[in-house]
Amino acid sequence: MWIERVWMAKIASCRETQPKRNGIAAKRAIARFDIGDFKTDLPMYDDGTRGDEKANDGIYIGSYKVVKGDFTKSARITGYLINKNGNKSFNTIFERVDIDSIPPDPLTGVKAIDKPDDQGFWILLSWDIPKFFEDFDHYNIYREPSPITSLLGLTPISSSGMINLELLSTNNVEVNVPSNGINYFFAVTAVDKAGNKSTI
Ligand SMILES: [Ca+2]
Ligand SMILES: [Ca+2]
Repeated sequence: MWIERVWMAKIASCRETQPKRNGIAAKRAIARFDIGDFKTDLPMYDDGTRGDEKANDGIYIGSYKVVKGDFTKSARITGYLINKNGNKSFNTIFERVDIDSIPPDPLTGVKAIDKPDDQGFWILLSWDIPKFFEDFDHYNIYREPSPITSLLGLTPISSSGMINLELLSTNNVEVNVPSNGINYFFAVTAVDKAGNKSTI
C-alpha cells in the first residue's frame, strides 16, 4: 500500500509591478509558476487564501501537492506574472527542488527464523539486498503480535545490537521477541531519502 505523504512544496512569491494608469489601478496581473518542465502553469494566489498571508499586497503564493508517482530532480522554480495583454514578466526564483514520491520496490526474500538454543527470545530476520537503489536511506523492521497486512499506524522497532539499518548492504538482523510462547509477525521495508517506504 502506498501511503500519501502530506508534503506541500511551498513555492514562491512574485512582487507585482503593475503601474497605475490615469490614477486607476491597472487590471491585476495573474501569477503562475513552473516546476521545471515537470509541472507548468500552476496558479499562484494573492487573495489571502491557500497559504497567501495578505490579500492584494502583490506577493503571490503558489503550492503544489505531490501525488503518487511524482518524480523530478533539480527542477528550477520559475514564477512569472502575466499582464492583461498576455505578456509574461519572468521572475526566476533560483531554487531547485527534488520531488520524489516513488516508493522503493518491496523487499524480496524476507525470512524470519527462530534462533536456535536461545530459549526462544530471538528471531533471525533476513532479506535480499535490493539492486539499483540510488536513493536508499534505511530499512525499517516491524514486529507485531498479529499478521501485518498494512504498515498504516505501525511503528518500526529500533534495531537490536550492532546492526546498522542505514547501510544498504545490511541484510539480516537479530530481533528480540518480548515474550516467549506468542507468535510474532515481522515485516521489513526499505525507505528512500524522500521518506517513501516500500510496501510489504
Ligand atoms: Ca499576498
Ligand atoms: Ca524514490
